[in-house]
Amino acid sequence: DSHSSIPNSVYSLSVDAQSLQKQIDELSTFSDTPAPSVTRVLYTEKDVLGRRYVKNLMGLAGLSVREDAVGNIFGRWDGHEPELAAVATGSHIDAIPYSGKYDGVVGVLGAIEAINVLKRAGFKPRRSLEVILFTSEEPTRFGISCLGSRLLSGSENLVKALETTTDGQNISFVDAARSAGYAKDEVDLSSVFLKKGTYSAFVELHIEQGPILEEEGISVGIVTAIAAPASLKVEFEGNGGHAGTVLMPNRNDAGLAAAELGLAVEKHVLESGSIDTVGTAGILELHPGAINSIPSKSHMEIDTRDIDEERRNLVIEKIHQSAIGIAKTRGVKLSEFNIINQDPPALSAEPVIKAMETATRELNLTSKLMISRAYHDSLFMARISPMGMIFIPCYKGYSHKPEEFSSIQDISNGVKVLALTLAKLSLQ
Ligand code: HGY
Ligand code: MN
Ligand code: MN
Ligand code: MN
Repeated sequence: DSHSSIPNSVYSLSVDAQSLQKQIDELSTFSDTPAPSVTRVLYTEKDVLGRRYVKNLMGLAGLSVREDAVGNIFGRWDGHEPELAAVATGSHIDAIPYSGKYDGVVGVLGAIEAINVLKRAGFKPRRSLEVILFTSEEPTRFGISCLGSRLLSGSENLVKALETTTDGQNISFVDAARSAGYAKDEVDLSSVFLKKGTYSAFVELHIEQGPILEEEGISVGIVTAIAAPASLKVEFEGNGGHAGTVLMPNRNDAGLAAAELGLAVEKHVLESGSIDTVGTAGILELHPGAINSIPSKSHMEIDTRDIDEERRNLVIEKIHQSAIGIAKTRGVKLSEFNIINQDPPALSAEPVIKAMETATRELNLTSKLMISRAYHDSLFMARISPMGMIFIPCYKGYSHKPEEFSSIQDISNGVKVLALTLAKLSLQ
């Protein structure tokens, strides 16, 4: 039956590298910070422009486009057995402040180009293919990572949390969503949940955001697992006061308490016994933030991860104990210790790994099995569908900074592997 074989033309996959590069460059111009940096935060005007740009490309690729209540965008190519569970792929286009133009974008524009590659090769999908633009993968605006894919995977407590969540300007999640044209009328966010079995497989193309593939001269990374991320919010409160007249013995400095906790994070991570444990105090705000006023309040956000969930949870426990100890010794109040998310790792599904391995072999590309230390929407899609990720090399592993770079050659390799993998999964 024609659908069981992949036409030979698919093997001479032709990626339109020139227009893909142009699309990456054009999308990067929708940014709140000057090139070469990119800043594109959930539901801002630049995000809306980026979404419009991607929806247009989905339309040009002949995909039928739908959007859910929070702005997850789905572009669908119906297979000739459309009642079967579809095969999905996708990533994100939101970008943290002063980052680069490839993180996430390669997996969205590359996925649309993979569809074009298959169409140009005369491929006919059996299972429908869907390209997903996840509404927001970065935690920047509301402090919640993978917000769109978390909801798609059915997170009840995220629906609850979003009823009261506000951003740094005290704008509620729903109001922000409405300003971007989503969450119309009285919306029940659990309408976003995807039914189990919606997809037979989900594959994400992404830059490695690490140096291994480039250092080892390997074209493609096949991800076997995604590390377990967690984020904490901590606040200390002291009496503050005049930097000149309050003598040292009479101080309870909330800023120094946070500084000491930051060093404690580093200590607990380093003593975990594994190089795979990481911890970062990426946000530290002092109030009132005046040079001659003793900080009366400090706000700190900590990101800690490990491929071993238990080891990561032990680090969180130790950080909590340190926060309590520091507050006592320094006579400050630990006014908040809040675990925002404490997610388990995700494993890629064997059948998807097999499909990716075969595809790289058939395309004569070198590949390497590896874990992802960064989290991705795939971490949550793995809860509702067999998951796999394709990594491509990026310059010195740089990411989350303007120097982020992947060559169009490496991107095209990734697109070809994605296209062939989708074709194989669509015919299964
Ligand atoms: O932080 C991460 O792991 C992802 O790149 N947002
Ligand atoms: Mn058939
Ligand atoms: Mn990122
Ligand atoms: Mn990303």
